[in-house]
Amino acid sequence: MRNWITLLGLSLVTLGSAQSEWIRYRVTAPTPAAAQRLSDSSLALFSDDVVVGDTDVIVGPGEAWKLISLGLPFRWISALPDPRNWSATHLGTEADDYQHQYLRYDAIIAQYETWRAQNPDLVTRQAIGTSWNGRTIWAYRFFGSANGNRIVKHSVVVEAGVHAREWISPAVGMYLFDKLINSFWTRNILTARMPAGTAFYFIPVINPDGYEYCWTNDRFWRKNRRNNGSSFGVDLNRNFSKGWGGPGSSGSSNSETYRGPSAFSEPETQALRDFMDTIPPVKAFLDLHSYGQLVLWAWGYTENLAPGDPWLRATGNAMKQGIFANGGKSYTAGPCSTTLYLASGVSPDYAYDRYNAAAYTIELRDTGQFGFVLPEDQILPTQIEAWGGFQELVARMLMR
Ligand code: 0X9
Ligand code: ZN
Repeated sequence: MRNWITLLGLSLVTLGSAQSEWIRYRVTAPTPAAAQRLSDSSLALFSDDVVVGDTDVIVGPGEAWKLISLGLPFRWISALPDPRNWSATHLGTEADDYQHQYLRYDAIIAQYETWRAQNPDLVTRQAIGTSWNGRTIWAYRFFGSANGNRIVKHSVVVEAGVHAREWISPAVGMYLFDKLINSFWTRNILTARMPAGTAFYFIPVINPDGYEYCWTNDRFWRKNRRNNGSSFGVDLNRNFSKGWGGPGSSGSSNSETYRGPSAFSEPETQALRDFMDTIPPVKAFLDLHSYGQLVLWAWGYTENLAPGDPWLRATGNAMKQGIFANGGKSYTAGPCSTTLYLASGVSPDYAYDRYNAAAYTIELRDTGQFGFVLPEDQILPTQIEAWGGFQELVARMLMR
């Protein structure tokens, strides 16, 4: 016992003092209890989430004790770029180059504003809420009233930027919005498949505080920026009401998957909830995340098959094919809980339950080489493949 403690102390000192870098470690949790311990720790995750087996974590300077105090085996995988003060080396203001650069929140909204100014008959916007730190959360609407039909019959909602560090998500949202406008003007074959009377509502970034915090303080931030007292942040994708509090969410405020004090406790999730209740029936709902290259549908909160699974599956597979057919990568399609992991209180479960919407999560590139810090030369290819998947969703959503 004594030896063991000495060893632990020694490795603590070694790790603690030698580490001036950011490191990706692989932690092995042999049991569900061990996985829960890891899940409740405040270590940032490199992997999608904690599983029984191997999970990659991000360990910064001075954080080695968190890793060691888990008492689980771990090994070094790779060094990571310093996540602090990302904005010192990355500008993020080139509003016209969203296909090759990640943009700051203001630059993202500026780009949507440019589209709105150029297409006053097609694009409108609405403030749907205010984040903890006082940022306006916007929704942009695209509605192509091409055939003189000015009546919106149903809605497609695209939600981006839920998880702060998943920067490819807002970038893909922008591309889909741009493509919708473009295909309207060119009246190409794609718009022909678009059901008339469909309005598209895009939330450019639902979690602007977290997103900006990534630029200024911590590139690997995931949650919003609620002040929990001894820690910050609620995982917005555990804060929706369907299945809230269930497996794959944590009640510990410092956890990466902290579900919040109650369902819809956050201004960001409230904004989306209230907004969706005011628009015409939500027929399709797409939540953009990274990474993993997955097309996911209900349920997240239980491993039971959702009612209507055959249709969800057929459409999920069509989306996967559409992604691949548009020159893209191979994605895996399946229900969230059994394909990725159990996750309770996620927005697609809510949209499926409340509106019977064709609700999907796409986990964009990659499969783990770069993870959340997807290189900028992969922005455009990821956007293009996502457009292939999105068209399938839109084409199929009314055929149920
Ligand atoms: O854990 C999450 O919230 C999502 N993964 S991520 O790595 N981007 O954090 C997955 C949620 C998917 N849930 C459903 N589609 N039900
Ligand atoms: Zn995510």
